Amino acid sequence: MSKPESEGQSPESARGELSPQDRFDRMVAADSRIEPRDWMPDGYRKTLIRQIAQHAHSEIIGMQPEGNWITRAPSLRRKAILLAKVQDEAGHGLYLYAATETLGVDRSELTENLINGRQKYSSIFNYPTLTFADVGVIGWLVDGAAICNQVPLCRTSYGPYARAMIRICKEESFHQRQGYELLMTMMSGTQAQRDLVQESVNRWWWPALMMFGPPDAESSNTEQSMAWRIKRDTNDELRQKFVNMSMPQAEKLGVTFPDPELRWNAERGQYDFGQPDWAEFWRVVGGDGPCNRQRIAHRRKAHEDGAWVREAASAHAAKARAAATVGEVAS
Ligand code: FAQ
Repeated sequence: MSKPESEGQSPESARGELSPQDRFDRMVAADSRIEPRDWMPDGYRKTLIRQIAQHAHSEIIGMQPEGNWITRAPSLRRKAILLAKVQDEAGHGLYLYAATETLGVDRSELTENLINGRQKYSSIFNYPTLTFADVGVIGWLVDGAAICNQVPLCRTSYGPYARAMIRICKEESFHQRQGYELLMTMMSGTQAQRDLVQESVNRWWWPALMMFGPPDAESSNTEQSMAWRIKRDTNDELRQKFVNMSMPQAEKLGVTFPDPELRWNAERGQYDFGQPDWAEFWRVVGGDGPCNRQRIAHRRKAHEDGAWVREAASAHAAKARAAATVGEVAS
């Protein structure tokens, strides 16, 4: 007996309409942005919450390593620049938490997940800032890596994330330039200053390469995230791009990277380079890096100390809402 034509089809396709899944797939394929009220698969929503929350947490935890130098910056100008940069990072965290909230999670829940270790933040912020040169090197290499990874995210398929990334990337470019300018200044100073810069580059180079995530073969999320156009490039593609971009900048600055395998490959038209210590990466991601405990303890304390501010702000907002309602009733 032949099956009726509609069997196995959704009611929409039986009526000749697109199912929500088909509509979603078509929008992604056409590079249209998915917006908060659009239907989306559960896995897509979960992946976005994971990635955007991790990104937001990275910005907030990322304030700590550089914040460590605000009181010890060598001049008023350097202090003002550093203060502004750290404030920008707080702003980036807020844009990103707001983007995550459009997916139906609450910011307080995300903060709880961070301080209880249920959600991750970038491995890079678990390394200590030992000298002021680290402030310049973080600007140059860490913001540089962040830009390399984030410019393609301006075209990510989820609208609120893409729009947040456009604003963030503009500020990150400025951060990278100010970091490079600080290093240029130090490199034209004394031998001791030049040594500080080289020593700092030696410590940050490998952790900066790790920011792009594990090699593609070990990246559990890349394939699906690329299919959903959340990610636009793979981890290895972006890492290669970063190395290509950083080498001429290092030469101009007069520093070297601590990688004996790093050399131009004319055939590939790219630099060849060595692999970071992936065992170290997984240890740091798993919570056992040089500063993981310190970073989370600091964040937890700041959150607890800020409880009264949140309570006061909520009470004020409730009062303003009540006053607005009374006003509406009276008019
Ligand atoms: N650190 O399958 P994949 C900044 C996790 S912002 C920690 O490849 P995915 C600004 C990953 O979550 C820096 N964990 O994952 C600034 C996954 O975990 P799960 C942050 C990492 O998501 C500058 C597992 O490993 N930027 O720097 C890391 O497809 C200066 C398997 O990995 C962003 O977050 C890592 N490095 O690709 C602030 C950008 N890498 O949950 C202050 C947005 C991977 O499955 C100062 N995020 N993991 O167990 C992304 O582009 C992606 O999430 C990747 C990872 C590329 C980071």
